[in-house]
Amino acid sequence: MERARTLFPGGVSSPVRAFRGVGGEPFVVERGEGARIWDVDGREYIDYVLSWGALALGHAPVPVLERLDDTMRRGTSFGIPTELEVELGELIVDRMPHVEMLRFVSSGTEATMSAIRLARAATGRDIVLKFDGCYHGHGDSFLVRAGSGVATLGLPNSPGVPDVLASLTVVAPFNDLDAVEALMRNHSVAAIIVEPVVGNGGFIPPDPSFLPGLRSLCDAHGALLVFDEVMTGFRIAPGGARERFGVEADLTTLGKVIGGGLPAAAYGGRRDLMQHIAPVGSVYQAGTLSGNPLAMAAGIATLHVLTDDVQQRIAKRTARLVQGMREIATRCGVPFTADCAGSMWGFFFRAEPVRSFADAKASDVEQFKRFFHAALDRGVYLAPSPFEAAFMSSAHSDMDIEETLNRLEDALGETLNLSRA
Ligand code: KE4
Repeated sequence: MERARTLFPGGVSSPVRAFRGVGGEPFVVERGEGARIWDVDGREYIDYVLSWGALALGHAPVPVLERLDDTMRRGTSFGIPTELEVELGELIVDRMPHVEMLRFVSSGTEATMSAIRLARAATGRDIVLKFDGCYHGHGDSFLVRAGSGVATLGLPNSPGVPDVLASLTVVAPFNDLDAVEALMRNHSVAAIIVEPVVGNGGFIPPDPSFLPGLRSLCDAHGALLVFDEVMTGFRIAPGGARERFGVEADLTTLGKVIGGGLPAAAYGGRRDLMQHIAPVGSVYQAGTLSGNPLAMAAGIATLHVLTDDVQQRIAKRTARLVQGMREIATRCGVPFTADCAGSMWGFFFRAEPVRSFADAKASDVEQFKRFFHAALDRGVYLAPSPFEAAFMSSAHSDMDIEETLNRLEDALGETLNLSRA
């Protein structure tokens, strides 16, 4: 880390890795296998961050390695159409038929930036509506009261985003339809972009009426609805938010899982909208490594394994872990709320359920920090910020869950003795 800090700001390639949200020094990982990672000092951790949700099958899954090995020997990048893009595209459209057409890019940020540019072009409007605590990557228009690393570092907005641009983004509290309605009455909104289940403000599920309400408001005001499923895609349900909540977005962004641990993301949706994208339409978006053969191969291998049954199995284990954590908190008498959606989960040290980012910020962040480190000391790696979600993979066994719960009970006990000391 000393060498890294002379080379990179904070010694990291992405801010949230620097442990600023929990204090202390990040560990340096050496390898991962299945549900586990090992650091350069040989310490082993059961991993619930899983490359921030990208690893649905855990670390170094054999089917992905085999497909990569086979693919890389024929070349690693061409910048020329390949059949691999078609294969992964068809797998995605097959699971998410509302994504009628899509474009691959290399990061979630590119996917959401492109989706918003398209929405602005298709509607001829400039204003984008997002939600407090939601994070959609580091595109200028999204760094307004964002979640994830922006919230972790306590940055209200990011310097370097011109006010004239930030003013084109309006922000409402998550789960607050009245606030959305008021904003849409006063602004000509091109699109609402939302994490259908928030993972970047901590884990915050939508009220049952929220997503249907957004759909109705978009229809009433001629705005597009964009579901940012970079994190929720292939985690909250096989068919994503449409399957879980029965609400269809006009555009959907994907990332993480579809790259199987390699850089791949996508935006897509209604065919009539995607026709605006160059070279067919005039909305420009491009990428040297978009549709990279290795990323496509890893995504294809991942989605082949990640059948509906496998997703159900991972979801059941996730629910078991969350229920176990609730029981531990009850036994320890500590204010605690935890929830999950498919293989995405999260918790807060707060008695009442968390429905908004304001609720999340009102949770006991200091207790979270103590718990994070006590868990880490016991070989359980949780997200190093109270404003992140946690994940589960097909590599986590029932034994891993029980072992995790034993370690977390011990960790929680230690933090409470500490805080009562
Ligand atoms: P990337 O540009 O980091 O690939 O994706 C941006 C993004 C877009 N939309 C959602 C819903 C996301 O969760 C993300 C990225 N998530 C964070 C973790 N909360 C990535 C971790 C990091 O920033 O290092």
